[in-house]
Amino acid sequence: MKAFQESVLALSGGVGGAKLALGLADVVAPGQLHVLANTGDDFRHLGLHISPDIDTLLYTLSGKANEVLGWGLANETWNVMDALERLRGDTWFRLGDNDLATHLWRTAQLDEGASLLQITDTLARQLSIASHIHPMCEERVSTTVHSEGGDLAFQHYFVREQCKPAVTGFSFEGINQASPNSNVMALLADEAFSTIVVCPSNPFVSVDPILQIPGMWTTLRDSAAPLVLVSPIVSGMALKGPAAKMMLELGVPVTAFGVAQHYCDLYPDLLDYFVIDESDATLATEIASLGVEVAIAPTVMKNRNEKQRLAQFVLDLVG
Ligand code: FO1
Repeated sequence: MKAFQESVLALSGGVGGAKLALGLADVVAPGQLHVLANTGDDFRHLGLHISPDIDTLLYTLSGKANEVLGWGLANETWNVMDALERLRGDTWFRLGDNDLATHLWRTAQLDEGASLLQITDTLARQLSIASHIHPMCEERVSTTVHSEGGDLAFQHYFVREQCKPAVTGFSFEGINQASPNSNVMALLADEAFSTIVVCPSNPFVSVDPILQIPGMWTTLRDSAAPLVLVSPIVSGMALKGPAAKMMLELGVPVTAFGVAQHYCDLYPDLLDYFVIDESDATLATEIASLGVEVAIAPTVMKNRNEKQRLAQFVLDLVG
């Protein structure tokens, strides 16, 4: 497989996004993949700053991810959690012994004044990752889930309450004071990217926090690089996570069309291509009526080869 020589920008959050990011890292020339990571899931827990979507990308792109859980590290041990349990501490958010080193180190670096950008760069280098992982911004942006039972911090909704509350909406605390990652904005200004890919992540809690940082989505729209979005909904289901359940609760059609409608309503003219799974081919005409070029491919990534195949399809689409 010949490496794709030009630079690619991928937007990713959560587990589904990281799968395509890995496929892109495999098919793009080393160092030419830039991943803009959601940090709306970040939170302070047990005195530690946790950046789940950045860590999912770090661990996935370095081949160290726990593929069963979809988060954290493979071959993990849980001695600290067990000891914390005996102390009646908070153990609902599972932090493995090796994963804890990442959170301890990141928190210490932040406390010494290092930026999230610098910390992420250092971690990526230590893990010998050629791709560039960019936090979406430096400022704290916290996703709040609004539900019938009240407001919930993202991790409380996602992990502690296991996504059970019916959602009524989302807000991103601090987002109006945030500025898009300066390195990525400089690369976009230089038209450094040949392609922009929105990975199949949850539209509401993984992609919207990135796009809604003031200046972000309009800069992506105005870039000469075509933007390709891969649907996270296949045959009316999310491959992982609560996206389908959220769509149902929000009254959005739980289909690839519902996803396209969400993005076209919020971000007019942002999407150049919308990739849907073969099983959703019948939706192509309806989605095209939104003014988006629809492409059809196998989008379920069950193994490394299928991640590479989808990545290659996306890049060939634009190429
Ligand atoms: N997700 C869970 O469902 N349960 C957990 O106990 C859990 C722990 C955890 C620890 C570190 C980390 O980086 C991610 C972790 N996640 C866990 C995933 C986390 O909730 C992310 O926000 C999701 O991946 C959604 O983006």
